[in-house]
Amino acid sequence: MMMPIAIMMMVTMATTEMTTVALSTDKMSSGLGGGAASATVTTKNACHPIRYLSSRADPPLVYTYEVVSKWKHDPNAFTQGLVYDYAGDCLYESTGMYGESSIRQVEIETGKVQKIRRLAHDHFGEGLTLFQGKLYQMLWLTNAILAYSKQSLKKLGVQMSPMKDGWGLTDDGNTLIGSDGSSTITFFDPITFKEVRRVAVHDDDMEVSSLNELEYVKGEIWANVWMKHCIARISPSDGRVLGWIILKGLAQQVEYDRRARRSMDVLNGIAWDGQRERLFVTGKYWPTLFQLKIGIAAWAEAAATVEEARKQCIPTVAERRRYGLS
Ligand SMILES: [Ca+2]
Repeated sequence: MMMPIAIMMMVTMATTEMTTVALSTDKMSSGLGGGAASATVTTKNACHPIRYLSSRADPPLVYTYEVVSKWKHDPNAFTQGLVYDYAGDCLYESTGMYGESSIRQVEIETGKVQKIRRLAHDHFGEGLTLFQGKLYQMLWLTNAILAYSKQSLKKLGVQMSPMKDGWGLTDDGNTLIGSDGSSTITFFDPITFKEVRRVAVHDDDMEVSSLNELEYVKGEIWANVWMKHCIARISPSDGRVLGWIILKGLAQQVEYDRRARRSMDVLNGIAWDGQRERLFVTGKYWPTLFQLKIGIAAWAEAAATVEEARKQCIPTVAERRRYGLS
């Protein structure tokens, strides 16, 4: 029997202090759906009022976090894909960088790499998902997706994705779902690898680009936004951002590891254990893997705070140009 995740409303005070207040799961659920605003407008004709719905969507909810657990994570792993496996109660991880890319099975509690297969030197590992018992790993700057046996990490074949590039990868149990560094999320068939459909991710009328690692969580697509301490909660049906998870300050909670050869890079890597409702996140060259609890930030009720979340989370055109993205 699954234990429901305790949903906590986190009230951020003027200082960094945080108080937790219990909140029903219904609140969380109802917050996910969003949809068109239900504000009713009535004409002055009192006898036969004409009512219509505003066409504007609800603004995204803003979420904050609480650290539940910390575990060791290989500080030399340039994390590009992260996925949880129920059968083994372990993580599978894709790491990047030329000459250092790999696919690996990782023990959660120790961070120990239990199995590893290194990629060819001209392959740069990217997104990873576990679909019907097989692992699928994307490669950067190519359309290639490598398939592996979960048990042995033996390579089973190569398929070509319909996307212009490979960044993040997840699935909804029926289709593979990929990001390519733009605002586009592409759904494609796991047999033919042909595109099924695509959505443009947006918050109100703002394009949300630089979508990176993905995870399918309870009917939503969760995406790291490259170079941002944010996870976008995205509606698979229309690409609308339903919520922003602000992970500001998480990088400062990483525990120093003397084995680290390099400086920590950006937040990246989301894995969801749907049975025990555990959320795991880490980053590139981060020596720590976190389990987090996500809650609605009470201060997000104010529209100004939603605007602040947007400022923190949505890459600007100037930022994208600065990092060489069109
Ligand atoms: Ca993932």
